[in-house]
Amino acid sequence: MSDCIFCKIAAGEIPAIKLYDDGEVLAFRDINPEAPVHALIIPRRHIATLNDLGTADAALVGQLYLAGKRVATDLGVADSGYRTVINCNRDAGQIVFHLHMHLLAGRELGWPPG
Ligand code: DGP
Repeated sequence: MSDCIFCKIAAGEIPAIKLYDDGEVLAFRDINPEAPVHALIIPRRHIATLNDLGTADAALVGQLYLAGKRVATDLGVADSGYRTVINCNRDAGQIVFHLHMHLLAGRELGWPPG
């Protein structure tokens, strides 16, 4: 999508600190980190929200989580712990409508989230 900020990051048109890229799934640092480690893991293909996933996307969802595990390991937080979150639509606070998984780590994370 031409006006999607994460599509532009995936295309290299907007800079980002990249952490992982396997051609289908990309991870980069969040521009506004809420924890010492805050990465975003996205599919390269534009999918607006979790609601827009279909059964054909099951493998892609698995790839998002495997990429998250890889990023957590690479950044040294796999053992100390991390949280993955996908916000869907308004009440969850989704502001970028390109599916993305947050990976937060590096401090004790409160529960339940606000
Ligand atoms: P959400 O509220 O789940 O839609 O989270 C969107 C996240 O995207 C938010 O934590 C800030 C991040 N973000 C927004 N614009 C940019 C950007 O241009 N670059 C990077 N790296 N992150 C961005």
